[in-house]
Amino acid sequence: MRFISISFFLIILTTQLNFACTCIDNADFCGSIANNPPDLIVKGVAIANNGHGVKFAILDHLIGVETPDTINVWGDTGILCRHYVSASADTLILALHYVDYMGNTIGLSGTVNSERAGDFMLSVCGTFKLFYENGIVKAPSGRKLTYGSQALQYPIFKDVLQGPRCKPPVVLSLKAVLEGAYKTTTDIMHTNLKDGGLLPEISPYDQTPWNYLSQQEKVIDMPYNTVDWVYVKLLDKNDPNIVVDEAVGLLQDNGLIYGVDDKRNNWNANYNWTYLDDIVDSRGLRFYNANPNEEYYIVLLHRNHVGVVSKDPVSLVRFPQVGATQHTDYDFTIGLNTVMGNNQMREMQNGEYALLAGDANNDGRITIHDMNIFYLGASQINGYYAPDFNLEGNVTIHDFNLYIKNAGTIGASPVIY
Ligand SMILES: [Ca+2]
Ligand SMILES: [Ca+2]
Repeated sequence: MRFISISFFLIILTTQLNFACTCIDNADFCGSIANNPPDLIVKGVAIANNGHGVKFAILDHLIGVETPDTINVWGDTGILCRHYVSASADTLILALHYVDYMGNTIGLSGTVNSERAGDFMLSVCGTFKLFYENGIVKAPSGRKLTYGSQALQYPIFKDVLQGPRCKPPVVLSLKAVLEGAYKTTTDIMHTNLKDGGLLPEISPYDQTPWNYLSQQEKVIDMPYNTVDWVYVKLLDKNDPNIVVDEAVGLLQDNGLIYGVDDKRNNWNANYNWTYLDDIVDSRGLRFYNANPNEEYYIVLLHRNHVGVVSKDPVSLVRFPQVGATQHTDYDFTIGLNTVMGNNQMREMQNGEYALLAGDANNDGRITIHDMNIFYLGASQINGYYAPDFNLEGNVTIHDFNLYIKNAGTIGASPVIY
């Protein structure tokens, strides 16, 4: 009888094991999180054992819901489809799912009924556990991170994580000057909107005519030298009517355009994000739909200046897997020959070329419609106004003078709305 009981138990065990561990086992981290999107990706240390789980102290929050600094991560009890976990000195990067409480009912070795709402578990159906050491992220033996890579520098890993299926972005560093903000006394742009607390936290380009597909990028702590938001599009080189990718950025007083982390993490339509802190990227704008080493027209738009388009398609360099972060530079300030069309910019006192101010209705032309918007808005103060062409927060005669200087300008066809 004893022999029969044991056999019976083993049959049940085997059945449950098969049921629990029917899963797709991706050998790479990016494939794993694409197939089975985690609720949380964190860097940290398993500081103490806790039954069949660990207390996990979070050092960095990469993606997902907000949590306390220390969370419960539950592992296997001997029969579940989870990793075994135990405390160690290793710094780990874990892609975690909300706990399914299975360890409470099949708690063969653990603390029974201890898995609670808000706890997490570590799936074994793929690569959900990575190692971090001296700034490098590594996959465990026999596993991969992404694109055949066994190791990535941590900042690059974080970038790669943003793209669909960890597709690495191309990074574009643009330089441009806005005529309206240029100051002859300093030979750089002023930052009056930022200084006056008048810049919106969210870009203005998610409305007509731009209709930027906002990812709700939100910047609460603007870099101190920010002039204004700008909007950049990449166009297909064979058909400029096709917008391949787009991003919003922050123009700095020296002309460099910083990228904003756009939280483009929606692995599936039902994914609910809690936004983490803003990340402003001084390297430039990140694009996830554009492909490295392919050419695109670059379009730079500003809410009340006439936008510009690169004269030719520009090749965007490949984002390296390991090593220094690389980006493509494109400098609109160096001359009229950087842009499509004639007389699309004006030379400033310091020899740099600037986008032309005065397009209040953003149609790519400076016409009487812009003047009408100026008159309707005249005398407004301390705000973020379309006819505030010199970007100091008020609508005055100085703005009108900029309009008059540029009236009649018509932008290149990709900036005409
Ligand atoms: Ca206009
Ligand atoms: Ca003004």
